[in-house]
Amino acid sequence: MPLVNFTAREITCKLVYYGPGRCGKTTNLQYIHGRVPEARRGRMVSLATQSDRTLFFDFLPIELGVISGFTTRFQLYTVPGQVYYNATRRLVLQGADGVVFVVDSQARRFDENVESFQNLQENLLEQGVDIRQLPLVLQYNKQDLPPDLVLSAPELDEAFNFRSVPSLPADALHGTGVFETLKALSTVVLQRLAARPPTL
Ligand SMILES: Nc1nc2c(ncn2[C@@H]2O[C@H](COP(=O)(O)OP(=O)(O)OP(=O)(O)O)[C@@H](O)[C@H]2O)c(=O)[nH]1
Ligand SMILES: [Mg+2]
Repeated sequence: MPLVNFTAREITCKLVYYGPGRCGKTTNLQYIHGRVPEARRGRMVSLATQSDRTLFFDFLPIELGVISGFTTRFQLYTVPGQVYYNATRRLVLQGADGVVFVVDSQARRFDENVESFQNLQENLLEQGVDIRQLPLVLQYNKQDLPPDLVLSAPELDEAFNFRSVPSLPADALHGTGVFETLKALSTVVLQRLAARPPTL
């Protein structure tokens, strides 16, 4: 549930980027960090290995403006995608208001995507969350790679989009689809908040 502070008139939502190793989660946050004006973002914290693999998580707080008189803040996190960091993934996922599942569109990474998607569902269930109830957006990343190496958005929809959530083709390296993804998820999260406002 987003944190709503009625006195300060602030809403804070936690959004988590999830997906297999090297699918481009950190790249999404780096692109957002580079494009959001300094006044609207905090420091990006990345805890990574020397080879740039996420070890714990990345964290980037941003402010998306005033909605219905409330300053709306989003705390963006990535999980470490490597299979053996599951305990950390669970911690980062705790209390998420929405998830971007980043799919690596490369055909040779298909099984890793499936495994990570199942892992997301299991970790949510352990926290008492049914993935069908959670604001979710799919991002089909690396669509810039040659067509013979990647699956198309319709093919990936067939495999992953079981409940017709927003799905966006992307090239996080150059920024295509990155803000569209963030906007799609923040819209769903705020719609849900409006439908079920917290009680005082
Ligand atoms: N061509 C291409 N490369 C990408 C894209 N997005 C990310 N990459 C590259 O893929 C590699 C892995 O990206 P990361 O963002 O570090 O992946 P991650 O999902 O954070 O990986 P973990 O931290 O291990 O879970 C890097 O070399 C990126 O530059 C994309 O859209 N297109
Ligand atoms: Mg990473």
